[in-house]
Amino acid sequence: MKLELMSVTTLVLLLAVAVVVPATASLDHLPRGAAPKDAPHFAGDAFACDNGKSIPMESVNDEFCDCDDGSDEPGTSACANGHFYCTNEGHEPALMVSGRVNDGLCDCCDGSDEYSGLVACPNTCEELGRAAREAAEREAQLQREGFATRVRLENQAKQEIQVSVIQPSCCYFFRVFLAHSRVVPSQAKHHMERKERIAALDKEMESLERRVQELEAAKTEAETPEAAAKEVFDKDWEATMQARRSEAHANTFDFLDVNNDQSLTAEELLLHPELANDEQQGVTMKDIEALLDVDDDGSLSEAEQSVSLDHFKEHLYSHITKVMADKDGVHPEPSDPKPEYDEDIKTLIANADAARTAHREAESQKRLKESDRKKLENELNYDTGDSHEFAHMINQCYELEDREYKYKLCMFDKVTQEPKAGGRATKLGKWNGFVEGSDRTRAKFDDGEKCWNGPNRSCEVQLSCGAENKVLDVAEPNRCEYVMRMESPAVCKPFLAIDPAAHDEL
Ligand SMILES: [Ca+2]
Ligand SMILES: [Ca+2]
Ligand SMILES: [Ca+2]
Ligand SMILES: [Ca+2]
Repeated sequence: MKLELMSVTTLVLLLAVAVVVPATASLDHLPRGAAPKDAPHFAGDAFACDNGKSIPMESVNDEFCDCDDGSDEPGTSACANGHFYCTNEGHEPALMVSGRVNDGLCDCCDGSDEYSGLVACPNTCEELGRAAREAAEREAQLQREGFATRVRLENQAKQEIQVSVIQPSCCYFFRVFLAHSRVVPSQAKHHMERKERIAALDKEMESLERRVQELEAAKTEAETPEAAAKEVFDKDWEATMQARRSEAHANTFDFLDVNNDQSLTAEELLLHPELANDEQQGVTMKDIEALLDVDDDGSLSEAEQSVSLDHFKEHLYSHITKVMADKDGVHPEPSDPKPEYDEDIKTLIANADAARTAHREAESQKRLKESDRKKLENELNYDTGDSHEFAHMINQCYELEDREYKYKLCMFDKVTQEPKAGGRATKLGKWNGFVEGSDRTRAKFDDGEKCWNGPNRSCEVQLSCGAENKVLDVAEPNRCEYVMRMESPAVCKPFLAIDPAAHDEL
């Protein structure tokens, strides 16, 4: 049975080899489906499985799986874990699971996996190979262009530095330092420009600081008479009010002091029904005594029995004016609004206001310059690359729009997300340098705005070679963690031909 089967298979196999795979000299002795790298295994009289088990060479491709690792059946589907190698001349070789051998589907582009005659597979390797080579050439062209752009940008920076080194500038010591250092020229250019701007800012800030001091003195000068005049006016007003309050106290006291002996007694207060605890019952001596007993000790001291104006003012006035407010002769404390300052004082206030505003504005100008300076200082510390290939991206932003948002990537600064429908832009992160060990192909933007009930937003920018700076897409693989892909000439390398062996074979 087995012998018969074998002979038929062998015949088909021989035919297939003759027609489909024009064997090259070096692969002559290779069994069907074996990879060229395994050629030595098939050279002797016996075949060794990977685990060391030895089998006769006749057991290779005999449609029976002898080796646990499936290595004895590269050209049949007998071993579930075997692998079939397609030569695919004209395109790339491929290694596939041997279950695909003679399964009626064309898997290898050279058709070598289907030799049973079940289906006829056309050889499409030439066509596929050409398309792949064309795609690789396009990719290579793009990389060449990108690298050329990178070189151009670097050279541009070099020329700029030469010009700026020759030009007289403030940074003498920096130029001396340059002449004796190995700082990359464009990096130096970038540094020098900023150092010069910082020096210019320092000068501006020096004169601004003088101005702030002058204005502060002027402010003090204007505020002194202002404060003095206001104090006089306020004191006058307070005295007037004090007199009016005293008058109200005294008039009320006099009204209650029926016999005019400068002392209030229980009998005098008993005349006023408003002082009753219970309106129905009317005012009683008990009510009056409770009112007079201001220290609540259950008895009336002399001061409590015979109430003087001062005692009245201190302890009784406020209650009595409240319950007897409507009564003629009872005068609550006046609450006149404070009148406006007179014209002279108003002029002094206006002068002081102007001096305060001028001082405040000069201070805020100074703060703006300080923040400019800080920004420049930060820029001095940017990592713009070994040959300063990222220098041209300083202060540049690159945009991308999707359906909902406009994204803005400002290199060395921040990444933002702005709703297209309108509204405030959200900061996804601020520049935190290139990821260490990434060869400047990944940049981190951290510490963005806080997510609702979550962490602060962050964004990683992944750079690949391209002819120009372009944001390709943006994704949010984890909540509030964004990934932005970008093409840039800055990461292009000198073009090297793609090694086909580097491609995955499985
Ligand atoms: Ca076998
Ligand atoms: Ca197949
Ligand atoms: Ca009296
Ligand atoms: Ca008492």
